[in-house]
Amino acid sequence: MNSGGPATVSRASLYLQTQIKGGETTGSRITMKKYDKIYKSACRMCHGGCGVLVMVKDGKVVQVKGDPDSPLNRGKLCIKGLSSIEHLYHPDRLNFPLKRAGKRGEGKWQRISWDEAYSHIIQQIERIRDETGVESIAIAQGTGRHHSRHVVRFANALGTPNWYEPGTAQCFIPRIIAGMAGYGGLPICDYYSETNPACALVWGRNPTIAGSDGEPQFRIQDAIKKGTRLIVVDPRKTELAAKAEIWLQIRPGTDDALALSMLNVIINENLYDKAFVEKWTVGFDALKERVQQYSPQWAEPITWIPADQIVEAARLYAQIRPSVLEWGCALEHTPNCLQTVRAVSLLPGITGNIDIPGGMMMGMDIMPGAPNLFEHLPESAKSKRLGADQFKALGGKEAVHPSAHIPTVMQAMRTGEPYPVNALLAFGNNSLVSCADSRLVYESLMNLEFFLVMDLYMTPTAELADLVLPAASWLELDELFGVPYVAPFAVLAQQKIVREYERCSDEEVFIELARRLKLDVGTKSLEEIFKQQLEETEKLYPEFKGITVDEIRKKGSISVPIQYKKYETLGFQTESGKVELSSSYMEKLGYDPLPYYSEPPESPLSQPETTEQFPLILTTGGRAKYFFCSEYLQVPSLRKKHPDPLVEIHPLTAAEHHISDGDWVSIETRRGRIQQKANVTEGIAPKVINVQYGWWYPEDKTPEHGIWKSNANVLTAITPPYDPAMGTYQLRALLCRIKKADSIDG
Ligand SMILES: Nc1nc2c(c(=O)[nH]1)N[C@H]1C(S)=C(S)[C@@H](COP(=O)(O)OP(=O)(O)OC[C@H]3O[C@@H](n4cnc5c(=O)[nH]c(N)nc54)[C@H](O)[C@@H]3O)O[C@H]1N2
Ligand SMILES: Nc1nc2c(c(=O)[nH]1)N[C@H]1C(S)=C(S)[C@@H](COP(=O)(O)OP(=O)(O)OC[C@H]3O[C@@H](n4cnc5c(=O)[nH]c(N)nc54)[C@H](O)[C@@H]3O)O[C@H]1N2
Ligand code: SF4
Ligand SMILES: [Mo]
Repeated sequence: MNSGGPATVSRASLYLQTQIKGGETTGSRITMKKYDKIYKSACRMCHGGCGVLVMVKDGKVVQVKGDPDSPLNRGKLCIKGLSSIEHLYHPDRLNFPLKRAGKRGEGKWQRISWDEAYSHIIQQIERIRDETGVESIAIAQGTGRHHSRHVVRFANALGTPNWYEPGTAQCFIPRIIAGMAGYGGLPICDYYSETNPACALVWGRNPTIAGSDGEPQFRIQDAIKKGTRLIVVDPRKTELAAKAEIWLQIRPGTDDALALSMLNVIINENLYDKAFVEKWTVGFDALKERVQQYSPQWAEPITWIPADQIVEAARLYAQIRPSVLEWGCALEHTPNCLQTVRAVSLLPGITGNIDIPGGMMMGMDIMPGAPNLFEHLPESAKSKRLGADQFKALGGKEAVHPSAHIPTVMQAMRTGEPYPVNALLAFGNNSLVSCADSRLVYESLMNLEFFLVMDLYMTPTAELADLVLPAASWLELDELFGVPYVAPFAVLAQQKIVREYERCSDEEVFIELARRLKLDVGTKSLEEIFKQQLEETEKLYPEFKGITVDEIRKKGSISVPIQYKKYETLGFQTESGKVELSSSYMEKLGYDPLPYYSEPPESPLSQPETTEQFPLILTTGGRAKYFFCSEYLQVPSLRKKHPDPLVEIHPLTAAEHHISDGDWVSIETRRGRIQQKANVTEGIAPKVINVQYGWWYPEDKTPEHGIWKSNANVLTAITPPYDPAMGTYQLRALLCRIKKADSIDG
């Protein structure tokens, strides 16, 4: 336990603050007797950031509450945050390093010491590095966590270009690239100024459930209470779609067509912000010419949205200002990923909603000096990055956040082509659940010579490893991070409050491995890295002058006031200094500088023959509020609220297949078949099926943990074609068929 004093909050001041400011802790008088110590920290049960107060008694965390002083969540916590203690002390958590004692995947493990674990890893890394080259060692991680930059740091320090996460081509990085290409940075919704957004265009994103990511879920709800008008683009009638002034019930996978037709209306009806477009954009004429082919009448049969509704939505969006754009990962789950997010990203630009209060603010540089060590990777290694030659925006030399292409890495594991990948070191990545086509992923992993997994629980993926390391969770580790998507831009400190058993943080493992491998870089201590990050931050923001990590821990966060219209003095951080409606970055990489429509490769229009056998359109994802990707299925208070995976089916389709609400349903694609429980609802089109993603069954104690029963990625495709720039595969908008399952296992 961290017994140091600096991290604590004075109880008297806490009491005073909660009394004055209200919030969740108001009225629950925090007395000296009840707790030994109260810490400030930042919740990380999702991508995170919500400020928390952590109460400790007798060395145990006994309560976690929202911090009313946090500029992010202002005292609120979601149900996942509230279950943090159950997660921390869960009996299934991994507590010691484990070495495989039987055949791969047999579920036989032997406890070993950390020293033995390190020696074993070092021996394997050195052997494979000598035999087939360091690039045959791939490194994987999951979606943005405390250690995400440190995984990349370790890969670069080791010298392998082949690190990946299931999100780089499929989640958020494409949005960042579209932001960089168009605006020189990622535009972020501003819910923080005096001006409430007058309109929110919510597109392929379900922010009241998924946030997406941390506290914005609270923000959009507050904004709506204050009058924000809503336009929602979603195949499902989500909570926000039900409240929306206009709900565009789109055919999955056709967002590019819709965005281009909305641009067509806004440009042709002269609804764009002429002053802004003239002064601050380049490529308008080219964009105008490009979108002429994409009229609302053209888009209607493709998107299934009536042309007059497209016109109505475009007019409403263009005429009410300021407005925010909430765009989600649904836009990134088809092989036209980058051009789809590019098309959507231009809407705020041509309507002048950029960097104004209540619009889309520019930021992303709150915590510079990320310890990625990209500069350390030799050019010779960069050119070996798997997929980089083809998918230049994902892994090429000009890529914003270069990573390897998952399907190519998996192929290299299975076939040794273009060269063998013999080892995978996975830090927080349940590949069998989160990467497309789980059967192919399984075959790939089974073929590895050495597979290391570090995780919080023994997942179905960890069961295939040779060595499993026990990871510390957010209440057990130190971190310093900037929150780019909220303002006042904040830097937060997470702190080690307790540490159970022999768990360790991923960062500590990387540092220890780098030291034992005697690498040139990557050996600095975590505190040294934090200090370096703060020095870089101070260069940009005087608010950080002389601030120490301990001070941030004490305060919980440090914020910087938002500045609007920065472009008036600095220009945009693009090649031209302007908003690039036609992107020079895309052109430089050899891609079309203007967005275009491309039908998903497996769809009724692309594959009419397959459609005869698989007549329904499958979309996956649609997050549930109780889980985070494949996590927390074992946490009782959360699972109790949502015991089974749910497949959404329209009543007409259900009736046609003799399916009633609550029946187990078999869902099948050309890749495989799974089962989920029917949620019969009018909130989905008759031809569309939505299956939840992330499911496995921790309560099933066999080593497979029910991985093949309800896992959406048994259905998805990892095969080409991919997005030409990002290599994205198809997770949504596939073809499927359903039938009532005869029994749970049938
Ligand atoms: N509670 C919770 N929070 C999370 C997560 C979680 O698992 N649980 N996951 C985290 C992660 S990694 C991410 S990336 C974000 C994801 O958060 P979001 O980006 O909101 O992702 P989803 O909820 O999967 O999908 C958003 C919406 O897209 C709709 N949709 C499906 N197909 C299409 C389509 O083709 N077009 C359009 N326009 N819409 C479509 C779905 O119906 C859904 O309502 O949330 C993060 N936060
Ligand atoms: N079909 C379909 N597939 C999808 C999606 C979809 O919508 N549909 N969404 C995609 C998206 S947007 C994303 S981002 C990916 C997410 O994919 P991943 O991020 O890989 O998500 P998980 O499968 O939950 O795996 C994360 C693992 O990390 C472990 N973990 C959590 N914290 C730590 C830690 O601090 N250290 C370590 N070592 N381990 C930790 C968890 O226990 C869990 O086993 O999935 C993608 N896959
Ligand atoms: S939104 Fe995320 S960070 Fe906030 S309380 Fe919930 S899980 Fe924690
Ligand atoms: Mo994601």
